[in-house]
Amino acid sequence: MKKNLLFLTIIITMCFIACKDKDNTDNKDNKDNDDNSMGQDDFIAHFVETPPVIDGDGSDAAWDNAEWRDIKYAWMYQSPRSLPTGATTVDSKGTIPKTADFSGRFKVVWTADRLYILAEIIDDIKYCPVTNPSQSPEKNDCLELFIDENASGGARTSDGGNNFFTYHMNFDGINVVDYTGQNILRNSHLNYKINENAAPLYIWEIEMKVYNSSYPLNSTPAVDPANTLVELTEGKKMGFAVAYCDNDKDAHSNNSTQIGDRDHFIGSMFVKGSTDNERNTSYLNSDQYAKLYLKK
Ligand SMILES: [Ca+2]
Ligand SMILES: [Ca+2]
Ligand SMILES: [Ca+2]
Ligand SMILES: [Ca+2]
Repeated sequence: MKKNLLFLTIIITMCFIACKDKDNTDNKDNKDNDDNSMGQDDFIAHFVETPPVIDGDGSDAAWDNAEWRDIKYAWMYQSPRSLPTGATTVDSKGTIPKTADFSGRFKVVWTADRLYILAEIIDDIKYCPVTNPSQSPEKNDCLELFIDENASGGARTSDGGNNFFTYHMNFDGINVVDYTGQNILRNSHLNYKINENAAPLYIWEIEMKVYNSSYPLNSTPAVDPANTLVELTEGKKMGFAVAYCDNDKDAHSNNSTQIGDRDHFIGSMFVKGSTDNERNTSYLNSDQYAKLYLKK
């Protein structure tokens, strides 16, 4: 009987210690999530030992524990453009519902020398009228990635010359245009594959080199200039955003002037402004980019 009592006491003590540890873990996680510096669209990306294979198939183990983030904020939608069909209004938080016309989400992981992004985009009509890869990439259906490596904020040429990058990824899976005031091809910065097997669901799997603001503003040297590639480390904070330019030809509008121009522009963070021009500033200024925190 005494033996049983002792055994029971040991079990209860072990349970107590285990629960206490769990409490500490929960508290730690809550503390991370409660961090006052985290805005509503800021998020944490976790390190992976083995990077995903860039093949447009998101079944890699690397993606398993990464959190999906919605692309749900209407950045441009006013006349003559429109909201996605089925999203008649933008709510008080600046968001639109997921519709067959457009919905999107993404996740991010990292290694010491690359960021990896997986995006799932539903777009009812694929339309890419601009065939010259260096001309007006935003008129095509295209995924855009914005990155301000040191989260400095500010205008494009602030922070030492080249404050951030605005990558427009063409549907051809090759051409990446960074708009600096000119359309600059940056194909060596990203490696990506688009899986169209389940269209209108498009899976974009992307590998990104991260450069600092000393990278040349208006050229893309064949060899990476010295001291421009950034090593990614635990605790690093970056400015980051994902957006999608959705052109559906004139399928969702009676206004023929819309042909050749995007119908909607939807982004991953709330942006201030009451007009399209006021909200569409991420290509000019990185002040409103969400913060991406790297964590191991
Ligand atoms: Ca893959
Ligand atoms: Ca669409
Ligand atoms: Ca910067
Ligand atoms: Ca489209």
